[in-house]
Amino acid sequence: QAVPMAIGITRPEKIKSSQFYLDVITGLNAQPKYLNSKYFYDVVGDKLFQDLMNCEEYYPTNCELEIFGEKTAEICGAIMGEGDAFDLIELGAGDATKSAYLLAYLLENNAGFTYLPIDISDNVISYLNITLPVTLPGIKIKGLNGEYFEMLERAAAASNKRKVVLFLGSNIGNMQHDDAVDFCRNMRAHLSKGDMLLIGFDLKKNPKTILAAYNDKEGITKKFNLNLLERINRELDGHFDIAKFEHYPTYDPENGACKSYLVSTCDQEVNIGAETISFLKDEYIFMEISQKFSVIQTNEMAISSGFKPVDHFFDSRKWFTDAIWIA
Ligand code: AVJ
Repeated sequence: QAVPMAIGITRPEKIKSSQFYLDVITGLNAQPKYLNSKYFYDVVGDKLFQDLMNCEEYYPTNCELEIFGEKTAEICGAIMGEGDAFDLIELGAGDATKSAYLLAYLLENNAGFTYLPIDISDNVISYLNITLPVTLPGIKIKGLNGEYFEMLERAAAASNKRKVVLFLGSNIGNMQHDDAVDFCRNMRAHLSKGDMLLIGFDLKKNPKTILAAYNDKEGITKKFNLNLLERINRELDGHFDIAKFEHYPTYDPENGACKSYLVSTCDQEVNIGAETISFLKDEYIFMEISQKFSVIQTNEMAISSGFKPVDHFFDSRKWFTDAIWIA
C-alpha cells in the first residue's frame, strides 16, 4: 500500500532531480570544493554581468566591441565567404550587443541567414526573441535555451546550410585547458568541412590589468560570485549566509589562469535541502577560471581540435582577439 504523499513534497523531489542541484551537491562535497560558473547566469546574474561589462576595470567587452565596431566589414566579409548561404549560430549569446554589429551589417548586405542564439539563461533567450526583431527589422531569429551541444544539435537539425558559429567574449576561457580542447573537438564534430567558427580569446597582458578586471572597486565581481550562493538559497532551499564568504580573485601570469574563489570566514555548516555542507574557516570554493591566452596558444588549440586557424581580428591594444577557424 502506497503511503499518501504530503502536499508540497513534489517541490523538494523536483529540486533533487535537477542538474543544478546534482552539480552543486557534487561540487560542494568534493575536496577542494568547487561550483560551476555556468550557473552564475540567472536573472540576477545576467544583470550583474551587464553591470560588469559597463564597469571601468572590466576591459574584455570593450575590446571586443572595438573589434566589431572597427572591423565589421572585414569580419562580415569572412563570414559571407564566397557568398554561399549560411546560418549564424551563437553560443552564449547574452544580450547580443556584440553580435548586433555583425547582424546589422549582414542584414544590410542581404545575407539571407537565420540567427540562432543559444544561451543557458532562459531569461536571455526570451529577451532576444522579443527585442531583436524590433531593433533589427527583418531579422530571422530562433532563440534556443539550453546547454551548448544539445542546442547546437537542434540548430543543426533546423539548418541545411553552411554554419557559422560565434563563440565570443572569451567564454572558452571559463573551461580548464583539457576541457576547452575537448569542447572545440566536440564542436568540430558537430560541424561539416567548410563551416566556420568565430571565437574570442582574452589575451595575456599586464597582470595588474587582468587582476583589476576581476576585482573591480565597486565590488560587482564579488556580488557576481556571491550571487551563485544566493541562487542556491533561492532555488535549492540553501541557507548560505553570504556575509560569511570573501571574494578572492587571483591571476598567475606564468600560466595565464585567472581564478576566483569564495573563502569561508569561519567554521560553519550550510544546509541545502536535506544536505549539510561543512566549511572550515579559510576553506575555499573554487568558483571560476577565466583563462588568458597567447595568440600562439589559440592557434595550437585550433589545430589540436581539427580546425584551421585562418585569421585574427585584434583591438588596437592587442588585448583581445576574435579568431576565425575553418572546419
Ligand atoms: C562571460 C566568461 C567572458 O570570464 O571574463 C566576468 C565572466 N567572470 N567577470 C569572464 C566573468 C567574472 C566572463 N565571461
